[in-house]
Amino acid sequence: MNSQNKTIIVTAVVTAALVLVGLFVLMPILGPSLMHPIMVEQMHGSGSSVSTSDLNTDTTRTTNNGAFVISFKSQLDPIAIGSMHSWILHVETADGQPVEGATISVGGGMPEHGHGLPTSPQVTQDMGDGDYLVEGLRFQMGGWWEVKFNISADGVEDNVTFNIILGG
Ligand SMILES: [Cu+2]
Repeated sequence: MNSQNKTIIVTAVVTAALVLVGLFVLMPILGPSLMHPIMVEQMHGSGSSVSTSDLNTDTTRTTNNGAFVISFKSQLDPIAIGSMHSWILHVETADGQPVEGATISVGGGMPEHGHGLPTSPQVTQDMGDGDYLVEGLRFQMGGWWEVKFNISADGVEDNVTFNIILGG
């Protein structure tokens, strides 16, 4: 190997090393602006790229397997952050017959924050004609909430999720 080739190799190695060191030094400065927005969102802990403006916020929805049509009416309207309140849930079959005697459980939380409901809402009364009293709902912060109901009646079980966007 002659000295000219050695010089070329040394120059190449030094250049490569300088580029690597340069990238390493610049990454913390350039990084955030180069990263994909969704990655940044995940870094900030939201973990979800769902835009809340695309959410279905209907208060009447068909259950996931089509067995029931469920609607809710909040007894606090508009829903105020931090206030304990009740809902009336109305349950019908897919063809519009009120469902009495259903067993209903309540769940939910904030998908973007990874936490559940701050309370344990319960159906406390079958009011007849497909209406059920749900007591103990409270939403302690603004944002996107999911409220889920599992309904079983006459051997049929199905689920529904309502999306609620609270301001503040
Ligand atoms: Cu939250």
